[in-house]
Amino acid sequence: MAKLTSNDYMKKEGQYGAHNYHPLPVVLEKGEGIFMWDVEGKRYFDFLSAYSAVNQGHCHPKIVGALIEQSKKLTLTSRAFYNNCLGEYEEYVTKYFGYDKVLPMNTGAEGDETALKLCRKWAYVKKGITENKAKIIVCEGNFHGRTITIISMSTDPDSYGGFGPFTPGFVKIPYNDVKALEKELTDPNVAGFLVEPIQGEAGVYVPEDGYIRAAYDLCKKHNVLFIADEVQSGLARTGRLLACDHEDVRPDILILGKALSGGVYPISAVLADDEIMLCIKPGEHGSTFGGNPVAAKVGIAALEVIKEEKLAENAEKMGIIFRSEMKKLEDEFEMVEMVRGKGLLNAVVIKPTKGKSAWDVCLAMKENGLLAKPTHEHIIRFAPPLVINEDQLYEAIGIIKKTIAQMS
Ligand code: IF1
Repeated sequence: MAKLTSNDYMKKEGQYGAHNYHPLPVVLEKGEGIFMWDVEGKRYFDFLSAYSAVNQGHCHPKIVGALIEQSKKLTLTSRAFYNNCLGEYEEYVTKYFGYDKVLPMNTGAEGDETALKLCRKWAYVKKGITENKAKIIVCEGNFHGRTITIISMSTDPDSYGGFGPFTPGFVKIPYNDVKALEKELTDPNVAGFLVEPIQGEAGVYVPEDGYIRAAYDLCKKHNVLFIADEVQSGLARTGRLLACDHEDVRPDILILGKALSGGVYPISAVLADDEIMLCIKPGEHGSTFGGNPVAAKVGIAALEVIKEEKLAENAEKMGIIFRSEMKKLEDEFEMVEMVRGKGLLNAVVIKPTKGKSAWDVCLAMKENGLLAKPTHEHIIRFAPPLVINEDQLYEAIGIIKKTIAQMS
């Protein structure tokens, strides 16, 4: 049988798969470090990193090694029994981030759901809020996943439209607005404040310096849990282990996902101290796969790589170069409106020029050997794996520059 072409693969997905995505027309078959290859053998710089899940680079040998080794021995027991990997992982991850306990789940959305349940339980058991009255404050422009409860918090019609009725108990305030938070916190039924330290889906929206610190302090003042969704911003992406570290904030509840496995396996985690975590009792929460032996081994390996390869430090350094080079494009080309971000979580805002949108720029960059994805029509996210070095970064910047020049 003749080898299938990219078009064949795309047609197959279109015919047999749900149409819940609109991918860039490229069919990938191999990844290594910061690169991916399509089925025709063309090489691309990956500037999406699976939305920050492959911070450690594609197919990192140490992480894949842990996956292979453990999957030959024992993959799943469920939590009906103990296994000999979970405790080791729990000790490792809690000491790594400095919390008493961890609750292991699989996807980011499950991590967020877990945090919401934990927060509500704490509100009734510890804070003394009347049952079913707890409120959780969230921010406009948030993205926390796709479940019914999570989209109940969303202000993006693409996320929630047509999926009601919605889960009650959420109060939406503008992001990066301390005053709005302060006002809502006076309600004694508020149990928690859930926030992304940098809003990813909103277009890599970085709040003003001091916002996270001020929000945290206000939560403390009102005995409200500060819950950080670091599913995308965490694990070295923004130049620190956690984005909250930029303002020395230690969230009461910390949600991690994506790069917790380096992209080889769905792993998420919720971290908190005993006072909060022990509010949930046996039988009240869990999942079949959460905390399985493969996830445990993969999680340790993925976290070790972040430290061993100093990924946070590299993200910080490379991010500075990237933004300063993009600033030059901002001056040179009308099409480049502005660049923003922290570490290697960056976005470039595109001004439609000659009828060309961010999508067209991404298509052209693909032709030139670099993959990135637009968000909200006019924004392109640039987030390569954190293992990228300076030479590679300059080569990639060259591709971006060449593409913008071709289109201007
Ligand atoms: C998709 C965006 C990124 C997240 C935060 C929880 C989750 C996510 C802060 C849920 C997931 C994803 C999922 C991906 C697109 C994507 C995304 F553009 F939609 F906003 F990364 F920027 N919290 N983010 O960013 O994690 O359940 O997916 O494991 O295809 O939906 P999940």
